[in-house]
Amino acid sequence: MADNFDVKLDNKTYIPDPSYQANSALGDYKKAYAEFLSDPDGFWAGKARELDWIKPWDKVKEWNWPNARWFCGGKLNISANCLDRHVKNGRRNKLALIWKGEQGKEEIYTYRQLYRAVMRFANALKKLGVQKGDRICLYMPLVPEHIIAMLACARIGAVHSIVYAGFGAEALHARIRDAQAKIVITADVGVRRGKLIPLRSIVDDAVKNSPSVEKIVVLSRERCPVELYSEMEVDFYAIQEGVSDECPPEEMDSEDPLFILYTSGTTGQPKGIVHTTGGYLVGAHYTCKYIFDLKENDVHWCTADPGWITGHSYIVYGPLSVGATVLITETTPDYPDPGIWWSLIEEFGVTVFYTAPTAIRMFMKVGEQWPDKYNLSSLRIIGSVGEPLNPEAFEWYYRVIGRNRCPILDTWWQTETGMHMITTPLGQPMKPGFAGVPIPGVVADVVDKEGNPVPARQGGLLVIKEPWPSMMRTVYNNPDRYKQYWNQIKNWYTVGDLAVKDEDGYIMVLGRSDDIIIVAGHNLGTAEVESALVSHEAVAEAAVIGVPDDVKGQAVKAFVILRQGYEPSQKLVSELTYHVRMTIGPIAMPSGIEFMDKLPKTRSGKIMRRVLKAKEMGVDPGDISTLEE
Ligand code: 6R9
Repeated sequence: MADNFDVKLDNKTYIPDPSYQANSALGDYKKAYAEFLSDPDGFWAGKARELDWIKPWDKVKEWNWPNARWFCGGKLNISANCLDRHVKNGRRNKLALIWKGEQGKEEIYTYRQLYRAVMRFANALKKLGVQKGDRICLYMPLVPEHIIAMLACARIGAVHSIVYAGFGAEALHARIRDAQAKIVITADVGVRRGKLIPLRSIVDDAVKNSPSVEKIVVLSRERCPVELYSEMEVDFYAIQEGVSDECPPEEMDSEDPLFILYTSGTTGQPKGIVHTTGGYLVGAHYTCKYIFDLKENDVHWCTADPGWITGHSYIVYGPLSVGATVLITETTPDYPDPGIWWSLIEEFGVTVFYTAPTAIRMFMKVGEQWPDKYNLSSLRIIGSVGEPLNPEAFEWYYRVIGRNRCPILDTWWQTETGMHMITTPLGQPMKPGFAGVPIPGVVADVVDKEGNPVPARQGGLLVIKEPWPSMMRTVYNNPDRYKQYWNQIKNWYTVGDLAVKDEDGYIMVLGRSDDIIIVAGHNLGTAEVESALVSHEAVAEAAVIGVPDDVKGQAVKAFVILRQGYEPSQKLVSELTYHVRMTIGPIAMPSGIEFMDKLPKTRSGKIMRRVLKAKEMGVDPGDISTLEE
């Protein structure tokens, strides 16, 4: 990072209707934050007490840098908090899960039905010899059985490692091997854009040379008996025959591992992030209830896949622990047409909707005639996660989807953090482009390489200064890698993102620090330049990288996807170059602009700039197992 790092910021704000704050569990943000600061352990203990513990903790936290333990001595089971708690407390006939398949099929589970299904499958896993602590790899389509399998693992204390069912055999193999998985749970096929994906044959390839794997559990997506190809394979439903649907929850220590999840890997090798039971549950529950303001009568739709941390925390553990109704669907945003998602919001009366900037920009590209066809008045809150939400995309999301009334929660967080860390809590003014402020419970700042706070409007590195309950506990098989997060700047957690603060303490994320571009000694975050490009009416999406430049050290090279109705031309190149110059300044002017139909992205929709860069430089892009296509 160079020293010079001024960032040009807009001052636009949107004020949400006061009723949002008045009806929220959090109430006044500043008051809640002050309460946290005055007694951090007391604050978290209060949040933890809202959950069911088999045995209460003796001590809220033990911080032995860089290792943390939370709710020490406490015993609990996360599946009991997501299921038994509701079944016992008058919510047994409430809808827990609505599933909508790509071909229009539907399935629903009440809390009681989900509870029974989880216990049956948990007993089936036990019958296969699964014991507490064993690692189970899930490679499944987004069907109810996926959620059931996760909760069943948690019920018996097995550690799940979910691999997104779009990854290829090699990526799956690497994850199975690293976690030494004993069982792989999959389905015969997955469905995507009308095509069948042969998941089971991918698993067959992936388990070659994986001696840890003892059984492969195969679900038939059509619920017909599965034809088994080998001794290793068993049928998801056949193994449940004759088992009891009573399975008491395993008593888990607060610090027993709950899952391993391999990160998205936009900038390097995927890492096996380990989360434990108590702290993770407290973080997921707290942020659902107090930050997303999720209430029992909400219909919550998070468009992520369970194979991503967002799916773990905000499809499964958070919303179910709150007792909300969760919608899941295997539909993609533009199949069979770009109206499908809005039709689902109308049909199911979705109240809280959570998606990613990549989807929002895709919808902007095809035009607002699609959402305009549907009644979206059930929506109460809309959220975003995964990448910076460019100001242009914020404005569009707010106006076209939120209909100028729903607050946007742009939530910054990571696989490693387990829960939301920075956002604009309900009731606070929203500023397009800024994720917002650290939520109560989180101490975050923007600092220079030495750890000195940087003045407002100057870019720096985002750090978290205090441990929090849902922080990762280690990197599986790689404790040194874990330590590296904590030993770069003053023993704080270094996030790996660049950011800037304004005078009110609002934080804007400027991109990954590995992607930083240094032009003539000035730092440029990728998001800054990309947002400038996206603010041009012709541009739907943009990615920028730094390329070597004899004079300036590096220069900006831009890759641009145009909105419908625009054609690439030399004139447009000049216009866009000029537009960036006027928006940020001469330093950010791209030296080259290339028009693309598609950008390389991870399966979770993040732009992989290192792939563009490797291609540009003619070098090996490194690990691309998480690349979309
Ligand atoms: C939840 C998730 C983490 C990285 C993170 C940052 C980027 C996530 C963001 C955001 C700007 C947001 N990121 N949310 N950047 N604004 N609201 O995405 O986890 O897959 O581990 O990625 O994603 O760069 O460091 P993960």
